[in-house]
Amino acid sequence: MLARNPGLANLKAGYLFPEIGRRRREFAAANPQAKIISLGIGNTTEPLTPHIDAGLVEGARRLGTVEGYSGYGDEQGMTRLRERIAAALYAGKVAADEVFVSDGAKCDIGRLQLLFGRGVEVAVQDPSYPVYVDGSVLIGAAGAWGGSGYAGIRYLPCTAANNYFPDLAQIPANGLVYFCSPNNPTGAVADRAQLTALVAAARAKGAVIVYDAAYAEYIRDPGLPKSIFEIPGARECAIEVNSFSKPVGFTGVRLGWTVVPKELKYASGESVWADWNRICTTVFNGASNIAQLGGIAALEPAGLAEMSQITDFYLGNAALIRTALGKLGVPCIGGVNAPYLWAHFPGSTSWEVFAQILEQCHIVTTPGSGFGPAGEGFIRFSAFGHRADVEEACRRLLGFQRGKPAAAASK
Ligand code: PL4
Repeated sequence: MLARNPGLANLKAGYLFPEIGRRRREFAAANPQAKIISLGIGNTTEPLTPHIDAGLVEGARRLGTVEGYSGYGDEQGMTRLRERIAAALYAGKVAADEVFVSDGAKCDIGRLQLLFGRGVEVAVQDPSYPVYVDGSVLIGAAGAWGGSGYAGIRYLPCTAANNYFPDLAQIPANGLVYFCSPNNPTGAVADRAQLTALVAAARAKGAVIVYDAAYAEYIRDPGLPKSIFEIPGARECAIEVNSFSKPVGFTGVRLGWTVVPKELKYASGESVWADWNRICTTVFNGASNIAQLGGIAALEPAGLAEMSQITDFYLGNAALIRTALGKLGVPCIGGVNAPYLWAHFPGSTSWEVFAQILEQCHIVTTPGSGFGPAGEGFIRFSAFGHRADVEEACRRLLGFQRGKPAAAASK
């Protein structure tokens, strides 16, 4: 019989977000009267805005005409979209042919592992978006779950003690470092000095940074960098993944991109850009042509204005949640320049607090321990939701009693 990929056997359990969905369904089935509100999965809720929606509609309409029809396109994406991303979001700091359009950041994070294979040592911020670690386990760059982490993953704790910025001395030599800012799940945003230190450390160690900027459009402080390529020297040591999901609500439409600079080289001196081009043309068939026309509309002046409105709206939700947690006396960070809040509930496990909040307030959250060992005792609140739901959730949170046992707290 065919042997199973050992990476699959090494994965601890189900992926975090389906597990949350499972527990929500279980609670709903047992409590059919409960009006459950989700502040859990970071999933956009607001309708597409008019100019961007019109771009998608026009893209679909054109496909129904002889002149406008198109089939397969370039795997790397439409030239017009690549040029617009380079100009509108990177102010020319990257070239259009260094932008590879994709069906989303998560998909590219998975495919990027093909560049480095199983022999690479991987470091992640702890806590971090689970795909970095789970993807590394799948490809064999990390081994089995060992109780508090996966073998071969270097967890870089990001806690209040280090102001949620990792100890850069721990970056593995010639390794891969995943770094996310604004951060999922903590909402912490690295400043220019911190990213300058990160780039310097990566270069000194011969490491490559995979910089996840999926929430960059939530940055309102003009002094904070939105891209790693704002930092001198990053072109020699970094790849950036990004997405239209959270800035314009394309979570279901599916559109993202990855920037691979031409200066980035392997130890052998060969070009990472050339290999990424090879991978994209081999195992990816390009993003939807309709989605790409929506992306082009999003980067026109009217689309960019709508992007600001959408992200302002979710940041408004974040401010409400932050105020509610403050009134409740729960210490938290994030929610400013980021759509996530990271709340500390010392003395309880994350899954216990998750169950207590679900049972008492009928609110779904995300347990911090799902993002890594340093997330234990924390809860992530997502600011993605309809305003009325977020307001109602905040009212309910004010009545939350910490430590009150919840029958559903199984872990
Ligand atoms: C639920 C740091 C959310 N089913 O939509 P994409 O693929 O362009 O971007 C995914 C992504 C990439 N990078 C970061 C992210 O936080 C996300 C989305 N994360 C969350 O709640 O943490 C959605 C998760 C989705 C999943 O399984 O990833």
